[in-house]
Amino acid sequence: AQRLTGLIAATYTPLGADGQLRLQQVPQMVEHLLGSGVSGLYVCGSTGEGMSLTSEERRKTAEAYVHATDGRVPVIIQVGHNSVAEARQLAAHAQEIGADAVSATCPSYFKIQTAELLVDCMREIAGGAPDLPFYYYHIPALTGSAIDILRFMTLGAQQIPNLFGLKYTDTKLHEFQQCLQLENQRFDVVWGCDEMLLGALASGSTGAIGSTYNIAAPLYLQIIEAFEAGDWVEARALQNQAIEMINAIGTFPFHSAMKAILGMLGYDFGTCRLPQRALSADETIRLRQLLEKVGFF
Ligand code: HMN
Repeated sequence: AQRLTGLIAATYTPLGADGQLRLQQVPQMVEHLLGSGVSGLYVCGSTGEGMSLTSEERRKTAEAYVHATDGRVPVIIQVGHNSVAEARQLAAHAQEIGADAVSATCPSYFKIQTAELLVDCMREIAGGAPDLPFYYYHIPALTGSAIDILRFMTLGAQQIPNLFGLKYTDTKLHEFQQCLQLENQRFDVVWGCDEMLLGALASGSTGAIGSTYNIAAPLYLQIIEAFEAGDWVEARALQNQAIEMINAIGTFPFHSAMKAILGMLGYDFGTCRLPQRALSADETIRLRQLLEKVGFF
């Protein structure tokens, strides 16, 4: 399997006014993303409200993105679930429909305390899609499981045949850098924190998965370009623009605000499902003003 490179958009899941899937919006979004320079899609993650969808809805959403992408860039399906058995079935489905990779968070209702136990869970899930590369999705702020990620990857290298990489969504750059170095740089370690992309590049990142690549891929591509040209002043100025944009969005419930921005850009993806709340009409106006202030609109 090939490593992921460049910007991978963590896709949103379109919902209608009735709160149900509205997957006819997907093809247009995929064209927008590919046109803006995105080089992969990460489906049904935190951004895509994977945990708020039924398994049937997750399967349909995965199918819609895989079909619309039609092999042009890799599509990774996130299958994490509190039920390991359910996650394994979602992984099997991802392989069946021709997805390019599978990724999973750990169960989070019962907290996982040891790397050994996490290996047991992930071996079971990754085994549902034995022919696909598997990326463990490390996001301790949301799962609440504080395992030693370096130890997990080292053990996993021996015990999970298709463990291919890691989606690293934490802010510890030194740990991220060590993950990249592990086992002779064996793993594809992908960065997950858009506001720190430049720092991750400096630490050796070659790929990043994130929510704001849906709306601002060209800005982030400029950061990568400036970094590669060694133009640190420019790279920092551009990253600062991204930080200001993210801070403006983060004034509100994040993914609901992102969906509101998609609407402003002409992609009606509805609002987030509970337990995330929608923005009020007033908040939507304020969001737009804040984004105008930082030069996004
Ligand atoms: C996913 O699983 O959908 C994402 O890839 C998650 C991604 O890492 C985002 N993290 C969260 O939403 C918790 C980031 O893109 C994040 O939205 C961004 O860095 C702004 O804080």
